Amino acid sequence: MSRALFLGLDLSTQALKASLLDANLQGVDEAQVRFDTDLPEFHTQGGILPKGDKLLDTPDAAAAPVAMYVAALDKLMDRIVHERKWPIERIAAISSAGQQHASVYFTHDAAKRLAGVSPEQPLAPQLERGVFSRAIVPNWQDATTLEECDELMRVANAAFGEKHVPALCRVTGSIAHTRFTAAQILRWRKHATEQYANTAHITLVSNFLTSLLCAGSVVTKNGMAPLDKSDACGMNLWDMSAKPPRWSAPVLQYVSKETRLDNEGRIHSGTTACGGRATLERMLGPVLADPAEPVGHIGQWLKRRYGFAQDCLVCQATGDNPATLQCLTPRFGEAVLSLGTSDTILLPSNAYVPDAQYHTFAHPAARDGDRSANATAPYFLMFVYKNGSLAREWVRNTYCGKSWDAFDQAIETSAQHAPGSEGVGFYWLRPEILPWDARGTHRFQRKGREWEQVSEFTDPRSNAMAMVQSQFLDFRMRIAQVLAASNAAEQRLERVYVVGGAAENRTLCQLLANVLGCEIARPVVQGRSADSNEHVAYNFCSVGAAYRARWVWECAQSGTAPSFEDTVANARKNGGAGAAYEVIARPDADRARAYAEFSDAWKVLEEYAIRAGAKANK
Ligand code: XUL
Repeated sequence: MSRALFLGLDLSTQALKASLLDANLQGVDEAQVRFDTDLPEFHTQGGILPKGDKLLDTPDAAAAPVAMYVAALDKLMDRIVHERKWPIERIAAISSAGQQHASVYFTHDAAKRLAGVSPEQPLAPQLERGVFSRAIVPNWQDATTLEECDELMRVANAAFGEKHVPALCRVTGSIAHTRFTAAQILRWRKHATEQYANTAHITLVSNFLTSLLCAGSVVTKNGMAPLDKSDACGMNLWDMSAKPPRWSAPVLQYVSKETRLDNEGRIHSGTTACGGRATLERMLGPVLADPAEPVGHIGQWLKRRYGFAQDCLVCQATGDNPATLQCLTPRFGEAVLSLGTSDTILLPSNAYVPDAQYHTFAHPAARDGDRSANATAPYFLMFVYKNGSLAREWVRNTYCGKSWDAFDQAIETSAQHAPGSEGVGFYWLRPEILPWDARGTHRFQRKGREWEQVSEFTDPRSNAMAMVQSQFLDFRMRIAQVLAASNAAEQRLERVYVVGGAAENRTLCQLLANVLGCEIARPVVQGRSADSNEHVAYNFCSVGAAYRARWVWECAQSGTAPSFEDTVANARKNGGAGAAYEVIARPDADRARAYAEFSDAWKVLEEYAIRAGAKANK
């Protein structure tokens, strides 16, 4: 077996994590630097600055100091080389993942300074001054850009025409979101004109980290690592509808002030004092179309300071959600469901069918023009539900004596009855994203042939089933709609990989199998340490990044272009890793049929509840 090792990094909100894998994708070790506790000098809470911090440009903004991320890389490298003694010289390729949407701002001197760093010193003191034109990195939790979102939606409508799906969504794959990069850059450009003028490059967290991995060398023409095509889709700036995709001219013109909007939503010329669209396009740099194309070789700083091999490949990095997709490698007809604070579904898709209700991203490992039977789906969709565990915990606390066992018991009892026979409920404790802006708690019970709205169920324990059932039926409805629109009317959902807290709950997983009518699987995400039989826990994003490194390396070594999924499956097979997942629930045919029949009636009630919530909020 090859002695080559693969490193995946993940720069997330709270930590910089690293996973080391062998050529068969078995975990060797993991390490991390947690921002709040390992770097207390930056005073972050949950990885972001406390409200009102002097670095923030608005007191209630959510952002992190960029200097902390640089210091974290110094610390992580020290830790993995000196404390954990990873065999760094065997690392053949590195790739990374970064929190999506967040942006990093560099000065005109930055490229030269990055290329000239000395291996004698850590990076942080060398990059402390004169390299970043903005001291902070806006975090995905930031919501200070509502006004800018509204402007971006109007600009796109004016430029591309209003239709059922808003223009910004048709063009960039998502409606405007406060955390997306376009709104963030726009707000910053308006309020920090001087910083904008001092800026030569804007990266995402993913290619910022890649640029640091290349420090000490000149790797690309403009001195920064290019953007990954999947991460570029989280910006509201990248025109995915164009062939080939490109930066959206009308959006860039507006963000850079080359155009302006009047009160009627018409576009007029603005000013090119800030350099206009061309300057902004230069700041953003290129987006690489081929995900298997490496960015270059390891920079001299890492090579000489820590002993990386000269030919260690630095691969493109992507966002954390695309990296999770790389880790779990769902094929078309499969999905990933993360049941966490919010519930998130990642669903590979064969067609570009943007919709205001979800995000459409380029698949991080799809190669354009690959027509083979095994080709990676070109897109993936992301659905985000805000009330996921909030609703589950509220029902557990209110009706099940704060006990998960009692909650499971209530669901198992209800599961013996026909779907909906004890009632249907909707629990949008916070305004929901899916369905958009749905609010309030709504309960319905059947009276004869009709449904009647009630303030409480005959047996209040029915709330447990009513709540989970509605969550899962909503997943079912949306996935079915998308698959139907995705060039494959006959395509059924075949398997869902479940991750996150609630995935440990067998009762919920069985219900999920029955409602979705497909297998529910849990990824097998353990490997063995190199020198013992000790199990190594995986972090999905950094492992997904290491998988990408392994694939890029294989493409470079063999000169062929195996699909990402085939490379991952073959590597695991060679290592005797066994199946990549464990099936934890299979649908019961009768129950699945009953849910399929019930879903139309349920949908009518959901629409009624959405209207009732909107009326109550007026
Ligand atoms: C996705 C999003 C978050 C961040 C977390 O749109 O905003 O999942 O990527 O880092």
